[in-house]
Amino acid sequence: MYNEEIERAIARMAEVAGYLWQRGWAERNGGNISCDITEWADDSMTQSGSSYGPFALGRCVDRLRGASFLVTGTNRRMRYVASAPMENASIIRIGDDGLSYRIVSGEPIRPTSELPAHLAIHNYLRSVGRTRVRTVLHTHPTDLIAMTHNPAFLQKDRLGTLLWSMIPETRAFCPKGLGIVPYELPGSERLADRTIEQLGDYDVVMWEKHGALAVGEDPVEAFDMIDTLSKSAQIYLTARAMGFEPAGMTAGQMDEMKEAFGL
Ligand code: 2HA
Ligand code: ZN
Repeated sequence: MYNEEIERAIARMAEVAGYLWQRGWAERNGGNISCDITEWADDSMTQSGSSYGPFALGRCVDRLRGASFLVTGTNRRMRYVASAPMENASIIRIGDDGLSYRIVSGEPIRPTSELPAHLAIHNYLRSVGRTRVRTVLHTHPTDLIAMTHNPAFLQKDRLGTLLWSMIPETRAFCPKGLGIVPYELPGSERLADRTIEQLGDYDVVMWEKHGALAVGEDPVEAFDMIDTLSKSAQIYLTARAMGFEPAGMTAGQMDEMKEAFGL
């Protein structure tokens, strides 16, 4: 139905939606995914002939005028995004005014409640020239969220450094560490703004007491970084459950990783 590139983007989104469900990170409608598909946009997206909108955006997304996004739907379940992606996600096109969008993929599936954050992030990524970073993924990883309930872990780089020290892979595959966004109302412009503040330094951020958000070239890359951090959180938790504080890799061992992998 869609062109090959868009079909591939849909398949990747569905694949990762399945992982989020299997991981237990997507209770009910938890989490959301968006992919910038502007590069591949063509008439195949609007084959059904019908489109819905315009719907107003809260603010202008200047760099996204005319851009197209594949976005999971509000109130839709990740487990069904996995099994029937285009019944639970839609393609939207941002208006030339940068202030509205239309749903162009046929079914009137309204985008995620976190659309303000997703679009603000895509807008930001374009503004800094990171045009290959096309995916924004938000999910609810239980272990990592639990850690944000400890105020000590909310200090800058404290949680990221601890997680790096649990296993070499995390230092290697999540080289920028983990940003922290203090609690804000889900779906709010303030949450969007505070997230962007962190994305200059980090590709993964924790929304305090809410969830993780990652940017990546595709949904798999974004998922893998959160999955790696979650592995570290599991090691930490397992050690604590066994009754001891894990020693962690030393700063020297982590520096050695940094050198060896050119991080
Ligand atoms: O999509 O996870 O943050 C539901 C949410 C909101
Ligand atoms: Zn959420």
